[in-house]
Amino acid sequence: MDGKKLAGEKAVESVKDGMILGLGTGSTVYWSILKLGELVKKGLDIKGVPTSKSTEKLAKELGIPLVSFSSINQIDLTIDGADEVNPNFELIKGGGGALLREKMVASISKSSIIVIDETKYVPNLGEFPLPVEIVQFGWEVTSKQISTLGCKPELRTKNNSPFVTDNGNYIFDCYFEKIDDAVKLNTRLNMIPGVVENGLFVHLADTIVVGKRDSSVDILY
Ligand code: DER
Repeated sequence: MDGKKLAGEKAVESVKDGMILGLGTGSTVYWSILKLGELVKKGLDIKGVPTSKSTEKLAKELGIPLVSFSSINQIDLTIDGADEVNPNFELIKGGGGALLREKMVASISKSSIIVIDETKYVPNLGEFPLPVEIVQFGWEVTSKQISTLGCKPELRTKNNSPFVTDNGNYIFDCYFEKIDDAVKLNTRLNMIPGVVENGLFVHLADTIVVGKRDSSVDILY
């Protein structure tokens, strides 16, 4: 079975009646949301906080009750994907362009489960380009500022135009090759005027569920 489906569905076993759930974005957590839709139809009582317009649309189609981020103080559990996970449970996220809302939701979650297939679990972060969300104004200047941190920022495009996030911002995919100090880089990136948020998630993952090609699932704490 597909590792993403395995991991996505396994994570839902941690969901309890009455929870407020952070609903992540991407093709792995897609399976978690599908499973949640099935369970809601069977009476599971949850409220979802979507991390993107695409997740909001999917959750609505499945009949999962939603609550707005601005109306809550805390989330019980967030289930989300990642592009890379290292042994410190530091993540690169943002491949799907949802990093800002994902990080805001994760930051008020009592617990976060990250669902991945085994290709995402890596010794060092950085082979996957680090997404950085920036304001549109002066993006060329912001690019030069970011490159001083030792990377090559590339403006993400879609249909030959700059990709625009749910929040109306641009994204740079930043090629660092290897990231040795995620905590420090996270701070340094966010100090650059024009940077809104970056895809380094540190201290925001409690459990990693890894779906594997041999149809087994590893749960890392
Ligand atoms: O954008 C994100 O951070 C998503 O969680 C995404 O990158 C996860 O990727 P997936 O589609 O492989 O699950």
